[in-house]
Amino acid sequence: MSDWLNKIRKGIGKKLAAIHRWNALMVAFLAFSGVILPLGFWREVLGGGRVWLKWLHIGVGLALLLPVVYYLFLAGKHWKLLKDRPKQKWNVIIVLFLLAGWFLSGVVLWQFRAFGPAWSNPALTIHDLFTWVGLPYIIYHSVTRTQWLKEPHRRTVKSGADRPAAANTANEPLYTRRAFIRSAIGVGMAVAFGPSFIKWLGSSIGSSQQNMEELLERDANHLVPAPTPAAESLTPVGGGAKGNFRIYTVTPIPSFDNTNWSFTVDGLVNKRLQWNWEQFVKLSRVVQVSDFHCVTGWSVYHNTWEGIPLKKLLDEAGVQPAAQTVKFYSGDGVYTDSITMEQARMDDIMVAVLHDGKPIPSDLGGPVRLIVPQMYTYKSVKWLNRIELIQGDHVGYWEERGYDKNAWLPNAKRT
Ligand SMILES: Nc1nc2c(c(=O)[nH]1)N[C@H]1C(S)=C(S)[C@@H](COP(=O)(O)O)O[C@H]1N2
Ligand SMILES: [Mo]
Repeated sequence: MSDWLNKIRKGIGKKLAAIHRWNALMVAFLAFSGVILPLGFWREVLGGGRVWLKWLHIGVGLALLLPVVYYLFLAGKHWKLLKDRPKQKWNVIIVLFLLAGWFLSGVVLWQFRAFGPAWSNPALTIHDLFTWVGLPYIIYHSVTRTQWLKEPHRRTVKSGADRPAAANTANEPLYTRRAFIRSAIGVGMAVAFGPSFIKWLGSSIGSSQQNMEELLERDANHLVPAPTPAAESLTPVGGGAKGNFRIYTVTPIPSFDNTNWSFTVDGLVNKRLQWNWEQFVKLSRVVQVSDFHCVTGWSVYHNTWEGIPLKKLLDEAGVQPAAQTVKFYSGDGVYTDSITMEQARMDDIMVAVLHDGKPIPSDLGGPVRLIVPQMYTYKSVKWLNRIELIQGDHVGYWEERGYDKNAWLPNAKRT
């Protein structure tokens, strides 16, 4: 080995090791926070902490740029050192590619408001896909590189040049044992990650129609009689929803039947209204097609909803002049949200009972959920059972925990 090479090796070795350590630490945190953020269980446990964790995830994700840029300055020299290590070169390329994919899609998700759902949805898919492929790769990489699994010659050898040929080491029984352990780890990880990966793949490319059918069998709501769909709804005019709902709830899914379900409009109204299910299904309904955009970056397009326009319910109850805010209550007893009296006048806000011609399953907020097509769907309260007109403001469940008060979609008409 030349003196020249020895010198750089010493000089940048320490720097590279530090970069690797920081990078590993940050990626470990991002993986941990990124994996638990979308899980239903943690949504419940974390509550408002979830929003902080999300910001921390974004902050660390952005800070990841530092070690990467620092590395890129040293990359030329590092590359020369890896002259005879094609496997390690590939590892560097793969890791840089993963980091770039995560970073770019992450920036779009962070700035979802500027980009809008047309960008944030594919960004989420890419972010997820990179996690599914990259996380197992990185775990495998770090497990197989712990000291006890390293090939013996890696520890003693000083450079690629005087390393014994691979053929020599391959005969050592120790190597065989290690190779075996590594494949065992590989197989173990395939078993651990495989099934959920396939499930994710199915849900991101599968047809929503099929999914809804599954849900109906599993979670059809128990109220009778089922509402009779209008002709437009039955077709359905929207052509069938495209995409998949992710089931979000901050409580266990509540269950209703005819004995414990009712719907109330009260507060600052001239006439308090209340229905049981048998009365409520008889109210006349309209059909509309709209897209459904969650603020976390997934959408379901062309939903055919059938229900009662909010405007109609408010007119029937009679709004008192003092009313400033419309507050929505979920039958889960926890989730609420609100809109202003002025926003409540929009024609397309709907108290929905059918989706694509079928009763809304309990997972998706049935028997009755709110639909506010021009806003992110944290406004679309599931298991809606009470509308109250109030004076002053009401801060909704997620808004209290850090979500933006402004839920308008980027291109909302606002009428
Ligand atoms: N009662 C209740 N309503 C809710 C929520 C919830 O957790 N509880 N989540 C909101 C959010 S953030 C979204 S994106 C949609 C998700 O609807 P889905 O679970 O039918 O996909 O419901 C909204 N309404
Ligand atoms: Mo959401």
